[in-house]
Order: sequence, then structure tokens, then C-alpha cells
Amino acid sequence: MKKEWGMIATWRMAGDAIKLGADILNENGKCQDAVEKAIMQVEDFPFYKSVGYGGLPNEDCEVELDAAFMDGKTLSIGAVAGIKDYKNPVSIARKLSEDRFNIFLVGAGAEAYAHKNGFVRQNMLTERAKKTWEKRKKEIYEKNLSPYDGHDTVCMIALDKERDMAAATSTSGLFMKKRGRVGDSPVSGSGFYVNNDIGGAAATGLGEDIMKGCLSYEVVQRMKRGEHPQEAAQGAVMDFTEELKKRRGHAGAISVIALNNKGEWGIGTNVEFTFAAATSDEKPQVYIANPIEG
Ligand code: SD4
Repeated sequence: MKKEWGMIATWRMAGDAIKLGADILNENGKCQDAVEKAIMQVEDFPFYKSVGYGGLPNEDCEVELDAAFMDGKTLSIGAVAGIKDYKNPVSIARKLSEDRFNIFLVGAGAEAYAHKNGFVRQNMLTERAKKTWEKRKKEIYEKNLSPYDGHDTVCMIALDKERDMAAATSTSGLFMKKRGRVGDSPVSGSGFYVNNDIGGAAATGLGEDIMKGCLSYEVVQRMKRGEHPQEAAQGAVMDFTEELKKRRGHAGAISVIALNNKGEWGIGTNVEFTFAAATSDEKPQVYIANPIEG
């Protein structure tokens, strides 16, 4: 059933932000604004430890952030990776999407662009995140653990009343990552993809594995072939998880959200996963999903 508008987002942390996005869409606002403003809210909240301010740092205790923005009408994309000391990476990504060239900037280049365009500088490392880093560092050493534990990306996809669609992502990436490590979140086709004529998808989980399957693009292509977002997302995640296990012996955590241009939504996941969704027919709500074995 065709909805007037719709929105879906990854993780429980998006539960409040999706209400803001839903209000924007309900009041005839644009999908581009809905995804950007909702993600900004998550980025600004200090207790969400995997996104924006308060995000967990890399192995050198620096907060390096990745973010992207895509417009489903023009297919414009903007992205930043490994950016430090700027408050809202998603907004920098959106601004970059207006450009014809140089749409994906990393590190110092992204920071110089942000500075030139008047974005707010802010130290993104909170005391709380620093303490978590110190504790983890000690544990890794004492217990000989793998350093990589804990990561979540906020992804949002929206359809507005004009039938336009947009998607955006923002993350601090893998906790204890190496300096300069970039995940799937700012990478088109892997971390996100949206096309007004079909729909959009966005991913969270282990970027190193998500990128091997270009999963967001894969889900959009399945929807193009007529699959419902639920079928497309679950099928793509399960098929690719199997493939990774077969070829490599293991598969990381992978979850994908999907929304088509009728406002129908779905998710696919190989782990327990929380997400938030809202449409013109359904109030904003947080859901818990478990993997469905194929
Ligand atoms: C990354 N995909 O940097 C991101 C992190 C994430 O749930 O979403 N984790 O690999």
C-alpha cells in the first residue's frame, strides 16, 4: 500500500530522532532535511558512543568520523571519511553533494573544506569516551583480546510527500580502529544507496564485510526486480552471510534497512538488531529484529 511518506533508521538510538524526521515529513518537509536533521540530533547526543560527539575513538584515542548523504532524485552524493573535530559530519557530506567534483573528502582535506564552508569546529572526544578507551586498552592488553568490539552507524532513509527520497549515514566506525581506517558508511553502494525510481537501503555492522558485497546497492537492485523491501533486505543479508561463511569461514555482523518509493519498509539482519520506522500510517516506533535463518 502506497504511503504518503516514510522513514526508517538503524538502531534504538534513532528512536527520538525519527520523530523529528517524521514531523518534518508530515508537515510537507523535504526528505533531504528529514534525514540530515534527524542524524544531526543523534550526532549531537553525547551518550551515543558510536556516532558524532561522544563517539568512540581510534587506537590513538582520536575520534575520526565517517558520514554520507545521497539524494535519490539527482543521485548526488557527498561523503567525508576520517574527519576530526567537526560537529556534524552529515551536514558536511550534504554540502559536498552539491558539488560536481570532489564529492568525497578524507581527513585533513575534509577538515579544510568544512572550515572554509563555515562548519562548527568542536572537539568530539568526551571524557566518557576517553575513559571507555582507557578501560578497553587495558583489557585488550591484560586479556589479550581482539581490539575490535563495538560499532554502530546511524543510517536514515526517507520518502517525502513529493515522492523524493534521500539517505544519509554517520558513524565513528570501529572502536579502536587504526588511524585512517574507513568503513562502509561513507561508501556509496556499500553503506547506503537511494534512487527515487526504486527506493533506498543502508547498512550497519562490520564495514569490512559489508563492503565485500556492496550490500546497499544489492538490496536496491533486488527491489528494482520487484521484491518487497523486507524480502530484498533479508534475502541479501542472508545470501551474503552464507557466501562469506562459505568462502572465508566467518561473517561479521550485518544489518540493512530498506524503504521503497511506496513507503514500504523492511530490514535484513544476521544478528539481533534494533531499528526505528515511521510512515504516514504508522507512528514512529522502535523495533527489535532477530535473524531469520534461510
Ligand atoms: C563501520 N559499518 O565503520 C560501520 C560501523 C557500524 O554497526 O555500523 N557498526 O564499519
